[in-house]
Amino acid sequence: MTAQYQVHGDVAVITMNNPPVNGLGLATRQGLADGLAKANADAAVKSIIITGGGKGFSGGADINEFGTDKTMQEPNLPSVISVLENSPKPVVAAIYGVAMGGGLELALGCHYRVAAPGTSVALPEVKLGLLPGAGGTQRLPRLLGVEAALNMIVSGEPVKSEMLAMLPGQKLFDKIAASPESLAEEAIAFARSVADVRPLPLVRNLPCKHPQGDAYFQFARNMVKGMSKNYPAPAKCVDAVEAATKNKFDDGVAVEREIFINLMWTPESRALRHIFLGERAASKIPDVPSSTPVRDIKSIAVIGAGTMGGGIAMNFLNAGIPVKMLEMKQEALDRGIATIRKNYESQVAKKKLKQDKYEQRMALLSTTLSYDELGDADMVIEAVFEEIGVKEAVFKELDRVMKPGAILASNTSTLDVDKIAAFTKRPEDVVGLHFFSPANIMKLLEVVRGAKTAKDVMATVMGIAKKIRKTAVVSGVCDGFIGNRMIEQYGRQGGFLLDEGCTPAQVDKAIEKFGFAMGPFRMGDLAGNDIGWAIRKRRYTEQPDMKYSKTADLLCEKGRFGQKTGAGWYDYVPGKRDAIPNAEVVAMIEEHRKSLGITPRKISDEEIVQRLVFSLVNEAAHILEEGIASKASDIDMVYLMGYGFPIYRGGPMNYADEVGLFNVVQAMNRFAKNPLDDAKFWQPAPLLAKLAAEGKTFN
Ligand code: T1G
Repeated sequence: MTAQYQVHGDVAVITMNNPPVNGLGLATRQGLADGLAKANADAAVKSIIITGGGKGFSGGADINEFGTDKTMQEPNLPSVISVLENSPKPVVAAIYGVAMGGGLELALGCHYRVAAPGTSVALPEVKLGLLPGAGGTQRLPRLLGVEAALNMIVSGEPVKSEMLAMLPGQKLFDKIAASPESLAEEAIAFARSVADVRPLPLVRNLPCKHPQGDAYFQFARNMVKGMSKNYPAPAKCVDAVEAATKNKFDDGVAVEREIFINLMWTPESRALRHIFLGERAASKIPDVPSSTPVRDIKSIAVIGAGTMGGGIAMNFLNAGIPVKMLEMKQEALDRGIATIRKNYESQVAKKKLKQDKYEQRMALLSTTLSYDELGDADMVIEAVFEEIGVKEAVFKELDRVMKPGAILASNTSTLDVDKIAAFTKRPEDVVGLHFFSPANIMKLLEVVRGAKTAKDVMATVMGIAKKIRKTAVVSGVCDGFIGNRMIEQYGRQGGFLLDEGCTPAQVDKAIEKFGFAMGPFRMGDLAGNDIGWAIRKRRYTEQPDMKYSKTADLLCEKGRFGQKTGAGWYDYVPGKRDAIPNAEVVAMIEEHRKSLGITPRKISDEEIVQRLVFSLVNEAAHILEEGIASKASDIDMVYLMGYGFPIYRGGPMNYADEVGLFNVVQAMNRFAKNPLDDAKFWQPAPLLAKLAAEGKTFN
């Protein structure tokens, strides 16, 4: 039953019941329409309330329905809203918790609105590449005023009900209840008080004007233009709200509807909706049911107070979880604490953190030089030097001191988690938690599941990841897990492009124009070119047939490790991040090319982008085939949250789907013919070849 119907004396109450957020799917819309018909047919009923059960009023249209014919299937949302608005009896929306998107639009179609304090009110459609498509751009300006409404629609940000109720002249809320608990009773009393009011107040009949008219909307367009590069929706929001001030209501609604449907089919909106659902899907592990009991994590231990250890610790301090940090020497501990303090103090200086919150967080942090003082922590995360011998020593100590049931996590970014688990007598309690630097900022967390990692450990760390506001993606055990395994192929292509005729700046500019935050060479300079150098040296012995350009090695042999040495592929001015092309590096690349007898050729930006991005896609297809990642959207989340892949393209797998897998394979076949490239690598992964042949997609 997706909408319950009850009568309290002469007031009918229709309660939406579609957990988790009363998404306005077809069944819920039908339940509302049926309830309204029933209430209007019942002579004993004088007024009607619609409200939501569970978490809140409604989180909006059902995003799962988008792109299917269900969104438009009658009764679609505009139809339900028009039934509300044309009800002969007064309809009161009793809202609490969340009233978002189509959920708020539903309330705007009612004659009256009573809200509980603390209700999150928003029209967040713009965050999905859309705009409110059920009258929100026409009704909200009539109730809140054009500017306040446009700000909410363009930002998509939630505002608390009591804040909106304070806006001068607002007509959004007819009453703010004393508390969420008293909302139901107060709404019924309010509904009774308006039972005989006629004519019923219709939002559509309210005037909608802005005193500065065109000048204001021109100003609004200029403001929006700056903040919405690559996204068409924000500018369209301005168009729709302007239409509300220039047209009769129904004509304005028609303008809004047309814009909404056009935006629904834009690749940007498809990408943003894919990310919304993908982020949430990542927390679901196919063979670990959501009912799996979790271990209670009340305190954390962190081994290593370096950059990673400090950043990791901050995540838990920020979530109010006590942390005990261990180092080998007091000065290392002091340095680590000082760095954490510096990070917080810069946030306080920027007014991003209140002083008292900073002090509360620091009060949760303790330190020790002895493993024996860690035993009672519920989870320990080691962030020590990336060398298997060091990990072995640490995990043997942890196995000795940690209480039974404690989770033993490694922040390793490349080492074998199964090998690390085997250093202990409790491999079922061992898991990889690969944070990305800076660990207190980057949203991505790769959760590396060992062969023996227990299911409740997986359920526990996925829950903790949500608590520390990370997007956790489960990876199986392989060299580089998901992200770094793919980025290695991306880096190889960057090297080949240099051998064939590009400069580092040309490659970086091409992929940054595509939308990456940073190209491979600027990224190498940021992360440290010596990291890739160490991995290649390992590869040269372990996989001698894996082809690499030598340019990166030549660069490292000159000590040009990047920003940390003041010079890498580019030069850097101390304290500045600008990457300044260096003529010697370009000459070095040309020299190397000549030594190989390669005649440089002009390479188009399109080829650069395709080789870099499709190398990610092909390696990702292997990762999916091997079960290292369980779904393509997980791989998209890794690249969007951890590697600067452009949000509006939805991740490498989503982008490949947009291009068409057939076209991706065609391009790869062309690259395989290039003798300077790696033909073996460009053989399409069987999964990719199969999907392409069948005209299917990854997601
Ligand atoms: N549709 C479908 N599922 C939704 C949903 C929605 N609108 N909102 C949330 N969910 C699912 C979500 O996938 C997750 O599923 C669960 O609910 C809990 O979500 C015509 C067209 C409401 C503030 O953009 O901002 O209306 O993982 O983890 O942190 O103009 O969800 O449990 O299987 O985020 O408490 C506009 C999107 C739609 C609001 C709750 N509405 N949702 O946050 O829980 S477009 C939105 C949110 C529209 C009309 C247009 C948040 C929340 P699962 P959660 P939360």
